[in-house]
Amino acid sequence: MRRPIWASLVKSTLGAAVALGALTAGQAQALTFTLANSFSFGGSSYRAYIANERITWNQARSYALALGGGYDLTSINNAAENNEIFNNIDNSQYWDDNFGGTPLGPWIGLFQPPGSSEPGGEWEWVDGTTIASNNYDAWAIGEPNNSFEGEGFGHFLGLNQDRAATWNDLPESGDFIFVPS
Ligand SMILES: [Ca+2]
Ligand SMILES: [Ca+2]
Repeated sequence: MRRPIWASLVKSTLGAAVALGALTAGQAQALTFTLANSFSFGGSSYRAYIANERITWNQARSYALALGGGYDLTSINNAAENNEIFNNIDNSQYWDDNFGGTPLGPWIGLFQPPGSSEPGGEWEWVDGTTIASNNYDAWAIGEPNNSFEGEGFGHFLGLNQDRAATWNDLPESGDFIFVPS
């Protein structure tokens, strides 16, 4: 079964108020994003969006950058920020509960450059920091595992049947195959 990711989180360290940006013609198609929540923390502005269909990590990032105002997919540099973000998306509208009952949450600005050591090497945030430089991660149990080829992009993943403030690596498509045992 193909499992989608519907939501994404963006952050601006500029704190600028911007209007929703139009997608470029090449990206538009039928894809639309709905602003579902916005909040501020630590001098940054955050927004949570829900797409009308499955989105890839790069579609989520392209939309974030098109907003202008310094927005990008959110980086998460410490536990306080991670907890604040999670508290603002701890709602079923941002999660897909169908991965064996384990909720799949929004894309975040976490990625692994091609050629990195697997599964845990060289993970970076879009703000230029890294998991190593922040000395902070919140990987879910057993993650990152590079379980499917090309798992180099981060999103929130729950624990068992519950939403959680923890991360997983997935392919850029956000697709994977779940085969019940
Ligand atoms: Ca990987
Ligand atoms: Ca994984």
